[in-house]
Amino acid sequence: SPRAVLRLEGGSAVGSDGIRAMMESALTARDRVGVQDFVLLENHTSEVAFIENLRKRFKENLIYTYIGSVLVSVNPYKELEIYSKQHMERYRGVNFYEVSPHIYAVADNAYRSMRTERRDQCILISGESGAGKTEASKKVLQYYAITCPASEHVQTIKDRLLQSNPVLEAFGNAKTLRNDNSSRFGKYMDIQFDFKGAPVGGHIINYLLEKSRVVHQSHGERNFHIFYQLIEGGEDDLLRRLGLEKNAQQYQFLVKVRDGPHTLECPSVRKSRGGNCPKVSSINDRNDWKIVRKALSIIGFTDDEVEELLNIIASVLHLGNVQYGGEDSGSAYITTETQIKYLARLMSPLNQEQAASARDALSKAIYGRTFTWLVNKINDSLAYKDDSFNSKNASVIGLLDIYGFEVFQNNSFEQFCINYCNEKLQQLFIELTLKSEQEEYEAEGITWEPVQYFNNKIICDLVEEKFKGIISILDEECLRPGDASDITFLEKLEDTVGGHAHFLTHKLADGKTRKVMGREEFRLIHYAGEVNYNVNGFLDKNNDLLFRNLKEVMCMSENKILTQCFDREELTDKKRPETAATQFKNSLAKLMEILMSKEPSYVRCIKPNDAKQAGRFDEVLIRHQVKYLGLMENLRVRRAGFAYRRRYETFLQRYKSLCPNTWPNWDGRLVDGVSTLVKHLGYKPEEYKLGRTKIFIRFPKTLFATEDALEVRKHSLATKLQSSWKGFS
Ligand code: AD9
Ligand code: MG
Repeated sequence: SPRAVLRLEGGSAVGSDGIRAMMESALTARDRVGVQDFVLLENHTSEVAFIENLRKRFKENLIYTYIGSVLVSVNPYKELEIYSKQHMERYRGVNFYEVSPHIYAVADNAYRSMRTERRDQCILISGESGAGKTEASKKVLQYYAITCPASEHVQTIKDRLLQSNPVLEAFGNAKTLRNDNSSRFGKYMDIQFDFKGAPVGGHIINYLLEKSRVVHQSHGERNFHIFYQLIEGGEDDLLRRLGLEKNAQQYQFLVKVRDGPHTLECPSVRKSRGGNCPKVSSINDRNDWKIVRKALSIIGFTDDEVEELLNIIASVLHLGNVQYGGEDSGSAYITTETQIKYLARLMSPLNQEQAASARDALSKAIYGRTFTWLVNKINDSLAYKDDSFNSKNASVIGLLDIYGFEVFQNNSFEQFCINYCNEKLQQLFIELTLKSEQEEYEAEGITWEPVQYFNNKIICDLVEEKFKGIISILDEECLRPGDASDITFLEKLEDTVGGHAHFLTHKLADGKTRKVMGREEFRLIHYAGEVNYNVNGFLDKNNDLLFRNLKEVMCMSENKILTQCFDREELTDKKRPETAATQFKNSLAKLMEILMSKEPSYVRCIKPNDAKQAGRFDEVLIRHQVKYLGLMENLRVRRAGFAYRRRYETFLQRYKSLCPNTWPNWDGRLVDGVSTLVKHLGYKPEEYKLGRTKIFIRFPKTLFATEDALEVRKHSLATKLQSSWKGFS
């Protein structure tokens, strides 16, 4: 698109010196800053050229580039001056190619499609841990909060939508080795708009919180932010009431691993399990505390509710400090006198290890359920309360920000779930872009050369298939009475999926062992890379059981939040609850349905280096991501295909005023109307194709010209109307 080339970023002086100078400066700029859409690359099949373009732009702080309508974003690891209100204004109602690529353009485009086509939208943000998904989703939300129309009520909703972020991040994010603010839960948020396009409500669905973090973190990682925020920032009075000291070192769930790594399900006595990382240079807990505290008020929490919530957080820390000794008889006693007395009674039939494990299970359950309570509470405050507004009639933009693919030295059940989730999202991307695009050409009878791509469905099946998928096998072991253990689970896996192309263990087919793998590990060859999972703890985490008597005690609590979290009905319910993995699988299946029903926009985030540093472009790391995100295939499909497609009726409806033969109505077949219209507009044969139900337009510029013509027509109509009014007066 010539317009795209001329309006290049990089501050090239376009304007006064005539077309020639404009072209020249644009071309020099292009040399320096690359192209803003990979589709414009001369050598579009070359991965080297692709990466070179990314690198050029990254160096110039141009972190965004398109592949057609997909936005590729490289984390700059520094604050850029591109998110001001003025920047937002620049993207309002403007076509994709007229301004430089930006997350705001994606947000605006989704918003306009929702408004003009009355179709629900979703913005899917993917990429590995630390690539910038959460930041991107916040930018989208800010864009809507600032640019959409607002009344007083709408302003309240906007504020609450925005403030839900610091709250959920405080309770659901933590420092990991990959990311100082890593999302440890998945989040899908619907923003509901009324017929005027104002955001009037919202709804959040949360996915599997990594609650094992409450009782254990790897070295160099932290517990959830809220613990440190409370201890660091909490007012003296508050801390006194909660019985907390202003020192993270006091709390076993937050401090150092003294005696090396071990499994968290069987913590031996007096081992403390924290990541020994109370202070992080990029995090200001005291300041964040203030932000969270204020956000809770804006969302509508009363002071009493906040106190009850914090009471729970404090209790978890206290619980973590409960220690057990062993008696000769083998049963546990509580050595920490000041701690909660009932625990002694409840846990005395257990041995030391069981008691510690019960304590951990209780801590995790309390925290996990409180988190869900928090999400529900936020949803209440985001729900539109006006009876005249039916949220079913609202238009919706969904925003998905989920934990990214991750690989650590030691990967457990949590990584298994997180990475499975990323497989599902990749599958959706394939379904919606690569596969559906090609299938659509076929269905519409458009000639087309197919593009090869790796379909990761085979890996999704390996994990989730009924009866013989990994989750089914895990559930089977969880249900099996007797000698079932993590190791028997691994053996079952070997028996059942041992021959699968994406599955390995230390056992080789000839009976020898693969030395690079531990005996308690299985390896999955994910679309994004290989990950070894240690089966230790899989059964317990999947069962996610809590002693009944502990539940009973929780039901008796005077804390109102806890009584809502632990429902009495649960005690009488005889049905076995679904396992954690199956719950997760089902919730992901529902999520896919939600997303499939909407028109998607994609943001593909890339992490430039593993050191969380600005300005570092690690080519090996980036090439790997470009590969597994399928960006080259994405580009090839895009290049070979058509930039825009519209159903005949939609197209005709929108542009019929531009042609005297189709205005005000076209009576014949839709396809003939569209054909008449585009011929009148001067479309050349190579610019478009007519399918069975849709028109396919190859280049964006064609559509832009048509849009411009529409603007001109509207404008001249308005002027005519105005002058006729003047004539009246
Ligand atoms: V995870 O899967 O939740 O572990 P994310 O969400 O992909 O991961 P996140 O958005 O949290 O990563 O980004 C990581 C860090 O990179 C942020 O805390 C920022 O310090 C930094 N970042 C990301 N995007 C931007 C940006 N557009 N501008 C400046 C950024 N900094
Ligand atoms: Mg995140």
